[in-house]
Amino acid sequence: NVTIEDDRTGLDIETIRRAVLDNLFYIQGKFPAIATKHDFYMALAYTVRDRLLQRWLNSVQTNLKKDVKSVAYLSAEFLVGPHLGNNLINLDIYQQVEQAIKESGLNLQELIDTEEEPGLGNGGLGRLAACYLDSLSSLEIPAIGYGIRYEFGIFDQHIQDGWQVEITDKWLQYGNPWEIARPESSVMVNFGGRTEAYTDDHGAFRVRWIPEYVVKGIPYDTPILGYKVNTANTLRLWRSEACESFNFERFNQGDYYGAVDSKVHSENLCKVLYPNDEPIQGKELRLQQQYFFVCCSLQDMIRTHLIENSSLDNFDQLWAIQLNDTHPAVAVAELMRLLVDVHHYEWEPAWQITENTFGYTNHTLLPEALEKWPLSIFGRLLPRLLEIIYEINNRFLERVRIKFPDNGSKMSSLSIIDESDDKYVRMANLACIGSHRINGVAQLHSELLKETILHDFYALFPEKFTNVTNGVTPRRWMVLSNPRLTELITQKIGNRWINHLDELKQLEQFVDDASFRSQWRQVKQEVKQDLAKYIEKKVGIVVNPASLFDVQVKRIHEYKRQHLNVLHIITLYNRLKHNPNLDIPPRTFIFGGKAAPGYFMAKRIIKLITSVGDVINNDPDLKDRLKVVFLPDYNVTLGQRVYPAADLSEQISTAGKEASGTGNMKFSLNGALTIGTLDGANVEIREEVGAENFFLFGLTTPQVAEVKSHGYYPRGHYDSNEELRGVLDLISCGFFSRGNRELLQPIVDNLLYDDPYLLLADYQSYINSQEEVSEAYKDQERWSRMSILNVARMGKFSSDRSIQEYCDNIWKVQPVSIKLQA
Ligand code: DL6
Repeated sequence: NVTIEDDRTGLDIETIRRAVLDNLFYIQGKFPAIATKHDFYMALAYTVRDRLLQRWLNSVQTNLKKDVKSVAYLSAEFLVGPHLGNNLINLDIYQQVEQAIKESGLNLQELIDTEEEPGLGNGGLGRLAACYLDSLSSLEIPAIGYGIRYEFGIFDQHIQDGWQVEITDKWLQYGNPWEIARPESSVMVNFGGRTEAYTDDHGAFRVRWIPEYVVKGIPYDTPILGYKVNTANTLRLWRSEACESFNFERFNQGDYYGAVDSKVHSENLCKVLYPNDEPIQGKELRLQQQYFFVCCSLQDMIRTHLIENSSLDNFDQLWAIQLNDTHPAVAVAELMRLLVDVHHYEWEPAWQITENTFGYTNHTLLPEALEKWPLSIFGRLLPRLLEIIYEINNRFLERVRIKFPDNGSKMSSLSIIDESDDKYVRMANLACIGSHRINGVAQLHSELLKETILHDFYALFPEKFTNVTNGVTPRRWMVLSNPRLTELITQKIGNRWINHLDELKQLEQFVDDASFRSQWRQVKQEVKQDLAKYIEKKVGIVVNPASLFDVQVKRIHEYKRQHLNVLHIITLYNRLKHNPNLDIPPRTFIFGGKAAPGYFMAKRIIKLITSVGDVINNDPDLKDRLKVVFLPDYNVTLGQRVYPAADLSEQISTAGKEASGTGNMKFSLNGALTIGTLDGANVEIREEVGAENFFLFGLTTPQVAEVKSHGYYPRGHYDSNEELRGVLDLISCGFFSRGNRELLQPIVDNLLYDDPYLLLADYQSYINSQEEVSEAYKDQERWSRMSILNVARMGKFSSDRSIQEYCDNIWKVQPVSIKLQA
């Protein structure tokens, strides 16, 4: 009696092997003999996707049901990272697939490495959205992520002569096996034109929008499977297209090129992801992108809602929409438009539904990052939306006037319209007014929001404000990226920690076990060797895997202070040059991160790092005791290599500037110790792991404010600190720039005469703390204890915990378990 498993669903090794060959032939059109590695990757990806489909379709079906409340996570960025490895983990078929691939004479890791990652995000905010999708599915919460299917994601970074060069990211060029286009669910989006009042058949006064042009949004769906559950939620990304791909009227008039023009114009909308850290005010296309995906997504939710419900009266009971920063904040006005203009609701009930539906997460305190759109652009592009915003604002300001009579300054700070010089639409104000909950992303950040940029909103509606500290998914950031440590931990405490991260606590009982500590070190050593090989292959620098791997990977920004790290490197360099017998552990400084293309200072900081590296790495006096590596093109894939190999995590932003950080969590989870300021989630990490297992330095947020209020004079630190002077003078004299004194001088001048992020004020404290790091590292037993305790106490920082808090306190949604049926 022979049973043959279905090629599309079977999970045994032989069936998987056969399915891959089948897909290779029928989808890629190749025999094994002539197939490339990429062909095999595609065949395997389709094999895995087949095994997701049953779960996915059943999840979608269930989420449509009448009584199921869903979360819609609206985000302009989803930095999901490569899908293959993660899906194997979540499907729990990694081993079988590894074996099946081996039996075909291939190597699974090589196929995993072939996947081009979708770089649809800048950094923390987009990656957080991806971790949240993983946790939503893992917790069996009905959810959908809505965003934009950018044709070009975040640029690829090359380093040429030490400078960043940007190359377009053609992530779709060889096809994307994970997505399915759903043209049948396309929707139309208006732009430009004018509005017109009319009286409907029942005599009611209404407004309609007569657009100048209409763009079609086509959804592309990707399944997001949870860990060892049947729930596979959808990531729905919209691509824009001309409504008619050809303008026949113009064509018939003989204007062929004019006819193609509108197609090009519409398709441009989704071409490229905007890098953050650049002023966006003038970037009309970015506002078009925001409205486009918001309008598509809300229409989509309303359409699915009306499949099972007779009206939108209960929309807020079946949908919780989260605004991931202000990028989708125009949704507040758009839902009002859809309810009032299209579905003919009266203003008040429509507003009730809107306010109950939305939650807003703020991700930054930097005033320059707060989005505002020039009124002229906004009104030209979205005339009806501007009218609705005025109406929202008028009604809102009326309430403000009652609560704070005769307080003009409150009125102007709360108004959605900024009238200070030129007029702007302030997106954070719209988001705050239209949401029933507003949260920051770490305790400190949520407190600072209330004290600073959202202070007046807090005074008005304190009940709206809450905090949800960020988290990261242990599936990608441990199980997938650090299989060695995963295995060691699982041997000791079983595997429940993978979706109950608090269970890592049990590791504490082994901290005094010398043989466990030795295994712990062994794992770290092996992972560091892997990274050392990668570094040599990528940038040709030989590093010592026994040296302390001191890592700073994140976007390059002055507030993140990569240049403070460099000041420390040069300090050590000077010390070693003066005293070659100095007893400090050898260190490898590893940097990675992209600078926004138009950010002059950030690009110069990259040049500073590579220039200092060129000198130090080639100075024979140092006998390889210091190495400096800049890893090009830092992205999710590279993060997966780097976090597990780090000994020291650099979290050194100026206090009060980093909203949360999530890299800090990934490092700690993988056993790195942190050197950091009391900023963002560092504060909570330190609380959890214990002050004795964290290297603290620097001014606190109130101290930063205090220093600034007295007229900060950075030059004073230079004058009084000889060692600091030596460091800055060495940069100034062209020592690291082949005698070119101009090259790096803008950085030095900025520090001496402005230093907005207080590097010089924090310098000595940082150097002192780094000395403690070196001392601790010399005692490997002590270091291992600290490292084990860091991992054991990271339970709080699972994105499962964050999502549970959103579910309980903001979205009020429940898990729904998915039953599989054909
Ligand atoms: O919340 C995710 C992430 C935080 O961890 C970072 O601290 C924060 O800088 C980042 N914020 C942004 C802001 N972009 N915008 N707008 O990326 O969010």
